[in-house]
Amino acid sequence: MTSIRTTCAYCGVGCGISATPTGGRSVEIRGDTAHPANGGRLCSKGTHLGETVGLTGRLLHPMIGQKRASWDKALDLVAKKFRETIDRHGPDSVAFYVSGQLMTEDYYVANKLMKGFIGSANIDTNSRLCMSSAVAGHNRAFGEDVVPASYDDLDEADLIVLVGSNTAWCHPIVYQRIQAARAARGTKLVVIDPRRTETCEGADIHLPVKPGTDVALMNGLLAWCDAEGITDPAFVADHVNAPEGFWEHIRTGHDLWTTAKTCDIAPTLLEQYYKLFAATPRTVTMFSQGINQSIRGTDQVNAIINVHLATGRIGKPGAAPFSITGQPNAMGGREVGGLASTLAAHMDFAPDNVERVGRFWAAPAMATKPGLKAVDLFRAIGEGRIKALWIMATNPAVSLPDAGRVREALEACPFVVLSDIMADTDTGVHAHVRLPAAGWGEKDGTVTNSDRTVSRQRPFLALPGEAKPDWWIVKEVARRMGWRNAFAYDRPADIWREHARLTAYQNDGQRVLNLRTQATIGNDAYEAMEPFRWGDTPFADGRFPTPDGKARLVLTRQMDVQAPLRDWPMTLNTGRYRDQWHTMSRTGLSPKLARHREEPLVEIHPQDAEALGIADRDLARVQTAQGNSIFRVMLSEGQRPGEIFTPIHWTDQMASGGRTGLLPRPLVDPHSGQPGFKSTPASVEKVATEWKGFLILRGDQPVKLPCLWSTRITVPGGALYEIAGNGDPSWMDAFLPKGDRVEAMDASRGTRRVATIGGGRLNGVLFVTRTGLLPSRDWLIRQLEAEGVGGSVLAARGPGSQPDKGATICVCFDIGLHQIVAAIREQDLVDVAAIGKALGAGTNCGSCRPALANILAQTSQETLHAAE
Ligand SMILES: Nc1nc2c(c(=O)[nH]1)N[C@H]1C(S)=C(S)[C@@H](COP(=O)(O)OP(=O)(O)OC[C@H]3O[C@@H](n4cnc5c(=O)[nH]c(N)nc54)[C@H](O)[C@@H]3O)O[C@H]1N2
Ligand SMILES: Nc1nc2c(c(=O)[nH]1)N[C@H]1C(S)=C(S)[C@@H](COP(=O)(O)OP(=O)(O)OC[C@H]3O[C@@H](n4cnc5c(=O)[nH]c(N)nc54)[C@H](O)[C@@H]3O)O[C@H]1N2
Ligand code: SF4
Ligand SMILES: [Mo]
Repeated sequence: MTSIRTTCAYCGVGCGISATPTGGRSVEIRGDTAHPANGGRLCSKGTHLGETVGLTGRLLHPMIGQKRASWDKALDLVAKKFRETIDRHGPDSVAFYVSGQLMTEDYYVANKLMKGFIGSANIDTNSRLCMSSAVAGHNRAFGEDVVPASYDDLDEADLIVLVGSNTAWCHPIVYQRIQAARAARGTKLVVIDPRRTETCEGADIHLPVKPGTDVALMNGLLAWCDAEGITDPAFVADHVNAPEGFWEHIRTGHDLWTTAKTCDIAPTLLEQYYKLFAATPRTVTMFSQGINQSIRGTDQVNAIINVHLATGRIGKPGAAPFSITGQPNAMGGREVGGLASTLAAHMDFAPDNVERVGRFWAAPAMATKPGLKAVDLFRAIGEGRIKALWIMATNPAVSLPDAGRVREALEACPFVVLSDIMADTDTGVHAHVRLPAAGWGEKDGTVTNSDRTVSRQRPFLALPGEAKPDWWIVKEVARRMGWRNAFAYDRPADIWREHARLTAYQNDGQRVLNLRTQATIGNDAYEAMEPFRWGDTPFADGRFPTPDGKARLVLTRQMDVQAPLRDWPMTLNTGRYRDQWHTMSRTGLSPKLARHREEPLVEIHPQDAEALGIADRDLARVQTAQGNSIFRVMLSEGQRPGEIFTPIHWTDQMASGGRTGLLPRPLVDPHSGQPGFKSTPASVEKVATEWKGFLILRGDQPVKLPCLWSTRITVPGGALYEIAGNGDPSWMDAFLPKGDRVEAMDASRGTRRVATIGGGRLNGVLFVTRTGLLPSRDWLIRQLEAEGVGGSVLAARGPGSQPDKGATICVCFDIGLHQIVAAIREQDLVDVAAIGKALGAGTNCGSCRPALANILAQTSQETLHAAE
């Protein structure tokens, strides 16, 4: 079988993949050894992509309401409704809400249609929730949204500072690269994050800052550098402008002690970081959502960039501020100008840009001003100002802040179109028309990763059902709205060339983004395109794309951080898990990935939990002014007291609770419009249930269990539901499939075990108990694939079967916590490599290596205590 070189579906690291189709919908996934982003390595999510390309849950046909429709009918309807709405209410009465998971070509066509032909800039994207503070910060400092760093800088740096980034989980291959640099050349690593994440496992210093105080931290650093004389006055004089009063501001109130107090960190710890930074010219400061997703995000970005500009640590090998992007094509979206606040090809809405782009597109109706940003856009939908909405490749009913209001807005909107690959999503429930898009492995185009490397995504699977690529869907609607010639694309390469031409159009160096050499690329060359990075080493010559060629320091002030409120004494922080991607529409299909975190957890410091009367594994309700949802409790010393953390991944499709999106405030940064997802006043209370249990069902048809707590994960051959509730649980039996029924009871503990079996195969099994313990699920799950199953299945373990292996740590080799602890103790294992040798854990994708380091540290500490 021949393999196809493509790019990973998930994060902004942009790893190259070599995919070998092995018949039907199956594929073998390997890292592409020739790709500059990963050199053959893949993390757990990339490694298990093969488990997500089946047809389970796919949207295979256009749907109008609940009825299947032909493409012609669906496209005609979308074009007609948009046309009618625009004719009646004007171009600003319609909107697109798109995604950093579209290809650059898809994005380009959608942006062109809205901004050049419909005549509105009401196209915003989920990148607003993700990167817009970085975009605004780059524009303020450099005059253009250019990321002035590459992964090579990580190999050449002597110090890497990770600010607000859980790199070990969210950009694992970059994290492995950092660890490799540490091993090879002793690169130092500092992590700045209120939580002690697994990213801190391999760090020299962890600064557990008080959330929202990064401006103070960075201004304090700049004041330190200034006082120590390690700023670069010559570079600043030649290449940087400072606003009036900038240095006076930095020199007032930013001493070590004041800063340490504001950030709530020990002054000696802070001093260590400042000294290390001062002593290390080759420093990369990498930042992500702990910086961007804040109501002061843009200032936080600029406070970081200020330090690098003032010390001349930019445009040189191993020295740069580095905004690491989230989605596979967050950067491509920025390049085509897919945000409501940008126009196209790194141009804004300045009149000469509007005129230039209008001429290039031969546009009949150019948008002349920015459109509504995501949070305002959905507010406008809720207020009835926007009457037709087209959503592509994003799930706003889950991922926008105050998602309860977003759902109401969608429900009230007269016409909602959704292009998605999945049939059932929380957003899809509100759509009038659903259009089946091509998914990863089927779609064809380019993406740009965090370090400006453009790579091809190539198809290796046939389009299933009637699915179509996103660019095709958009251009078909555009043509039906009357713009046949302007949208006469036959293939992604046609669009790529046009995009490249626009970046080069009347660009004599004013814009760093210039893909001139791509503008005439032939179809075959596009097909064979090797990954390439645009922009060389930006700013190496000290010139910046501003009118006077100089970069700009930005005066940033630390705002007061809200003190705990009486009704909302806790602060809610939200983010990601290692093995899930966003709203789980794809990673949720993988049995391997499901095992790392099987339920949505609220992480809480033991001190807080004790005060609230909450124990580990209890259920608890997290409440904010916006809404509430129930989570499973995980006690964590890594949380700062008073702060809790919940994951963003769970939806109505997967669980009754864990709905983080309902909780954050819809407050945004004033410059970028990015929501402050990382910090919402909240309260937590225990939720008691009378019984708990689990249900294992054969097959891939999800069921909705109407009990207080239910969560579903995919397992080989079926699904596992964790459940809990009040009252009589016997009605749960109704969810067991048909078959011969076996049942066992233990009245004293209120335990019931029921299984249904057909032809020696387990169809389903239910365990519930009021006061007893529940067995490990592993053996029972394996029985879904076993033959000759009988009544003894209710014992929940086979003859001589292994003891419970505990929570899965290594998903590649299915190794659990208990197995690892036992091996460390029994075989005196002293490092991660030794665990790998003994058990295999951590030797494939390597994503669990930080976790192994953590288990090692904890186990040796416990062993030490036991010996004392
Ligand atoms: N496994 C996995 N990987 C992913 C994704 C995924 O869904 N799953 N999504 C991708 C996407 S789109 C994105 S945007 C990235 C996000 O990647 P990251 O930004 O690394 O991920 P998050 O978990 O959102 O948040 C990062 C950290 O910011 C910290 N933080 C919170 N408040 C503050 C603060 O005030 N100051 C500082 N310094 N830190 C703070 C949080 O505690 C958290 O650990 O991940 C990408 N990679
Ligand atoms: N509280 C809180 N909320 C957050 C965040 C946070 O940290 N905290 N992070 C925010 C960030 S950074 C991000 S990026 C967002 C992500 O949030 P979303 O973008 O809403 O999440 P996804 O699950 O990635 O949604 C992608 C959708 O597109 C579909 N899809 C996949 N591939 C394709 C395709 O090729 N074409 C089409 N048409 N559809 C496709 C998927 O099935 C899925 O329904 O969440 C944001 N929300
Ligand atoms: S780090 Fe993992 S998720 Fe991100 S691109 Fe690479 S393999 Fe994919
Ligand atoms: Mo993101």
